[in-house]
Amino acid sequence: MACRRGALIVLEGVDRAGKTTQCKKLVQALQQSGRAAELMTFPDRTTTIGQLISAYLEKKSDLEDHTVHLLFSANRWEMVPLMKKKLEQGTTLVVDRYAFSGAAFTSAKPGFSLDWCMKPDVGLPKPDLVLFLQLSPTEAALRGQFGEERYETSAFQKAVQQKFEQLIKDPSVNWQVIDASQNVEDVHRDITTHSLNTVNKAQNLPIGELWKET
Ligand code: FDM
Ligand code: MG
Repeated sequence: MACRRGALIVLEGVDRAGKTTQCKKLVQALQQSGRAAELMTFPDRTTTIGQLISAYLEKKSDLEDHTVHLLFSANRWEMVPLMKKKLEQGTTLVVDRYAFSGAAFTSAKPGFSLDWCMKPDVGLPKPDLVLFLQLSPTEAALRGQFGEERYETSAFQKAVQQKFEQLIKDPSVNWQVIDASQNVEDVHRDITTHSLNTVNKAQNLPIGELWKET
């Protein structure tokens, strides 16, 4: 039998929904169940492109809005060969943010359509599952102050949340909305259930292309 591929599982959501915590817990749970699994994060701040993005987010540099959007996309494309290799070797990738953050954050800026923002990421490896950690702006506010990075204001996060809600309506993507207001272990249990289902289903399917007609 042909080698079974890993699944591409993405976690998305607004700031402080618990994505990073849940990504780590999911990788551990998959590994403990005997499956190969690795964490990936976007932006990947370690590459040359990622360092430009990181300086921008830390407000150490300014970049024109279209330019930084394309850099975020390029930062995903540069990882595609590695992602495909890992998936084909049977490793499940758990990804902290992906093209959906790309489209939601830039289109929350004035003068950017969601459609334009999605274009550079058309054809990326398509996630087998996108878990959206849903948390209302009110509940997010109860989790403490925003940080110092760019985009970390409640007005911008509300705009981002609305863009995510538009993206979730797209039936070509396998979205699962998770109630992120639950405690960490309950969120983890929901995420693990959906992820194990996806890992089992994906192993016999080809890797799809994001936002492309099939
Ligand atoms: N972000 C992230 C974007 O604007 N576009 C993207 O394509 C991606 C992947 O970068 F504010 C934003 C979202 C967030 C910031 O922060 C990255 P974290 O806390 O490192 O995830
Ligand atoms: Mg952050």
